[in-house]
Amino acid sequence: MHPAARLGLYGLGLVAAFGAAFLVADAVAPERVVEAQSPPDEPGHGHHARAAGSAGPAALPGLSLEADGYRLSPVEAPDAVGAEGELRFSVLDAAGEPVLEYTEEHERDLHLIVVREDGSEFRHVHPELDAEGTWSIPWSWSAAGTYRVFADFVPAGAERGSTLTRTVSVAGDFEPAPARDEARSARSGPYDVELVGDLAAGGSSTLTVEVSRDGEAVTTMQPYLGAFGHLVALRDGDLAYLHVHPEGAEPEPGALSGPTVDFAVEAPTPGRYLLYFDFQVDGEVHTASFVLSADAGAAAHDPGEAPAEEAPADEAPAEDGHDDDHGH
Ligand SMILES: [Cu+2]
Repeated sequence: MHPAARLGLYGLGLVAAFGAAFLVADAVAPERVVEAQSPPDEPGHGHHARAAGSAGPAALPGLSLEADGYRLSPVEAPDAVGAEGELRFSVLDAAGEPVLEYTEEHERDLHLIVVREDGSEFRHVHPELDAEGTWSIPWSWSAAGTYRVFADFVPAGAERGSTLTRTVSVAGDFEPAPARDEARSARSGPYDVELVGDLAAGGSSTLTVEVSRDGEAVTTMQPYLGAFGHLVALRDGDLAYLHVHPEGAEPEPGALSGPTVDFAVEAPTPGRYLLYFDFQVDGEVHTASFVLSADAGAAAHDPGEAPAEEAPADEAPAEDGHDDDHGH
């Protein structure tokens, strides 16, 4: 989904659309979601819309180094496990010049997501921009493999935001993470996080994240980047990207919440999705990761309906969120 559409929907409760084909009405008219997934004539989505006459699905965000007239430069980073250095890149405009000015979104000019192609080693960080338009952040890799780097940003004056991606290869002994089945429970630091709800392919689904500590509901979740939690969703297989935000209005500074945060998510296809939930308690950011399968036959789910059943507690994926890397 387009970050600009995300902004526009902020006050309405967000629907996270994997496809660019997306109507505001979907948020309140679930029966139209499936219809919206089929090729509509949708003004304002020209860049992501299919070519004229084509009946294929709209391009998903986060699958290209170029979109909306912007291009991601090659990413410089240490090339082996353990080497200390910096991760550096620029966002280039149509003339090939680095973009110097951005519109802040969710309290940052640019959000950087780095994840290994098997879904492990997730990081969500915020690099710094220098006067020449180079973004950089101190960096080292703790595991070998091929990584996807996603830059999520809104250039100043742009109609909407973009999510661009590149791959980076890291030398070392490579051990692929075992494929994970559904994982609805995760632990991050002292916190247990449960994901409740089901993903319906081709439809909108409400997912609820519930945070507890030693069996007690956590009610002191703090605003982080303008929300009580952030969900990054990637499609397993191609890592199509979506940076989802919770339903509800932006929290007041100093407000506390918990133990649940609701998200509305649209999964474009049946299959597995990798979900990463960032939240903050006591000034510390934690990440909990989940795996959910979207059911092909479940498109009729009503997104307005709260999930009724408690999810079974599967084995936690034990993905530590690299909390130290958040750089705030
Ligand atoms: Cu961010």
